[in-house]
Amino acid sequence: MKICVIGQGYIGIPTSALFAKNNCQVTGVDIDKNKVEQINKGQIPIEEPKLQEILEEVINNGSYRARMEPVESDVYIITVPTPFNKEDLSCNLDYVVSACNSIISLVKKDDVIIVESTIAPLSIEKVVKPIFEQEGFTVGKDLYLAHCPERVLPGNMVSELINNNRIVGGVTPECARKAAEVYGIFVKGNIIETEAKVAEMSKCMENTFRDVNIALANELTKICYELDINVLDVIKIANQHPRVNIHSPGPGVGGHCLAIDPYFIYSLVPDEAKIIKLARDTNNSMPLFVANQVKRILSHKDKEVVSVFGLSYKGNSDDDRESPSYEIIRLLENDYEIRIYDPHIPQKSLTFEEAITDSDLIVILADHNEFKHLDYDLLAEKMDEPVIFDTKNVINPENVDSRITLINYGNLKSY
Ligand code: SAJ
Repeated sequence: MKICVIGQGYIGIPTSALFAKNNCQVTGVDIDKNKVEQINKGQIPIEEPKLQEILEEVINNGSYRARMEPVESDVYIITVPTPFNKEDLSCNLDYVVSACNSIISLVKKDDVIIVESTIAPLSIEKVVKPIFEQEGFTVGKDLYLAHCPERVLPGNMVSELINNNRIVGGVTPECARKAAEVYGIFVKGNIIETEAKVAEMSKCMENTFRDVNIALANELTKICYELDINVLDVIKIANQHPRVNIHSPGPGVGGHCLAIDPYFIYSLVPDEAKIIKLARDTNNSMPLFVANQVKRILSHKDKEVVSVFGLSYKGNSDDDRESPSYEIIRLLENDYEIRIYDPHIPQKSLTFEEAITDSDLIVILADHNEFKHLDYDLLAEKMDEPVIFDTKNVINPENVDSRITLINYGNLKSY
């Protein structure tokens, strides 16, 4: 089977590599010339375990080739970004539309077209389907169109792409069946066939569910701070109830999914999506909460260097899209000298020692494994009074010795 994957990013590359590993002839298309060259050399431009060896294998045996233009194929999979429009928070389909336009002259009878990019509910029906109908195709009869959102967690993509259950939402049942056949090539999880609009909404809602739950944990953090109650103890204890799972509070919510997808729903029906919007606002308020706490913790100090530990939006990842760390830095940089340390993003990071020397406060904003056990001897040597503000609860207080002051959301009020 010949497959063309348009958009060679976080999802497009591993998806292409897995189809190629399973006997498909894959063309990966991207407008970024450097990325195309890098892929063809067998190099991945993203940090993703297990992907490198698969990529080398399929590039070397010729089953995966990156190009700047699409080629005639049997299946076209669109994995381009879908940002949100800042003015009305709606889903920006410009890249999806231009990907469709780029293949329109190549598409022939019986081809399968799959949009994997996260899109607002009804996008397939209202925007994508008409592009192909205008060319004379009858979707569901001589062309098969489906929305098949991915659901993988960066850092564990290869195994999740293979093993997770997969939703295939067809414009017609026949479209869903054809798309399910395509994913059946390598997916071992269940492949659930449904309507395109159900698939669109369930993908947006999965991330919204998480965003709303994290907002509740963040709101609880602020409530407990005001009332001087240890929020981390509250969460640990409440979660012993068999049907309760309070999420983890943090410095805000980043990434291109949780921080964006809820807006796709909200912008369609703002009067109904009230909790969704409030959750977004609550999570967006966390960088200011963190910055204000930093200012409060340092209010008695005269020399003020703040070391920001973690730029990426999530632990053990080099992905810094929509990361709350940038907003926190922006809120602090006029008042403090900011030193950044992120071992996963070395190009934007100082060394550990450079970042901590003469620092007044370390603020942990990502739960990287490297932060679980810091070199406390070096901290005691290089910092006058070593203080760590751990917003991700990554450091177990029992592992920290008495030379270090560890502040987290649980004991914040006491400092
Ligand atoms: N976070 C918290 N508290 C928590 C959990 C997460 O503050 O209890 C923060 C993280 O630090 C991060 C953000 O939320 O800033 C998002 O992290 P995440 O790991 O929950 O999610 P993503 O955006 O990396 O991946 C999500 C996943 N969706 C769900 O878990 C419902 C993934 O399965 C999707 O494939 C992905 O979005 C996507 O592409 O949509």
